[in-house]
Amino acid sequence: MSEENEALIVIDVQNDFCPGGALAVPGGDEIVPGINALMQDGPAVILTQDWHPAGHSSFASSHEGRAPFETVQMPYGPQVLWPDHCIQESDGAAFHPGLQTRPAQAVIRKGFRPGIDSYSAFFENDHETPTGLDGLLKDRGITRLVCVGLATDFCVGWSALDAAKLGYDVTVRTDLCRAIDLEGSLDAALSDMKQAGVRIA
Ligand code: VGL
Ligand code: ZN
Repeated sequence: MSEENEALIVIDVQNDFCPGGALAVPGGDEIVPGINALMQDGPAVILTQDWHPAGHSSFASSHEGRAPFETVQMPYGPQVLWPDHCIQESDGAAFHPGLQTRPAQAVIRKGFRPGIDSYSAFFENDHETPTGLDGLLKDRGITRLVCVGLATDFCVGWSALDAAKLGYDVTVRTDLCRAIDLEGSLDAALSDMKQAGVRIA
């Protein structure tokens, strides 16, 4: 059994990030059985769900002349442009059908503000606007986090870095994550996480 003060943060295990989805992460579906198994250890389970309105500013289709995977400058900093994905209420935004959702005690939706993306489960991409997850965890006395999901180098990595900054004891189970790996983004994320004191397991 896991400790009272431990939460499992399951990041963006959604159809659009799995093979066949709009922003498919290679092997994204392979992690589902292992994540389900971890839930059985009894930690508090929190799911995150990328949840964009149509026409979201992180979509290349919202920027004339731009293609997916290019980077643009937004008022809050650089932003990679993505194919349209995880549109609110679409099948692509649904959790992978094999993912157990019954053990989830909370679902944190993110990326719902049209003008700003939100990779991290804690803050939007301005690194300032909170999602409320920190308050939820702290209110419940949770101090230790295990992070799994998609994608290692974007939403998982940014979440783990913010969690470490906020003072949590953070482990990323890389065997239960998969990466997009754009121009070295996976190596960069792993080294940033190590530097921040995140345990890579
Ligand atoms: C993600 C890109 C865009 C992720 C979400 O879950 O890692 N990546 N939106
Ligand atoms: Zn997104």
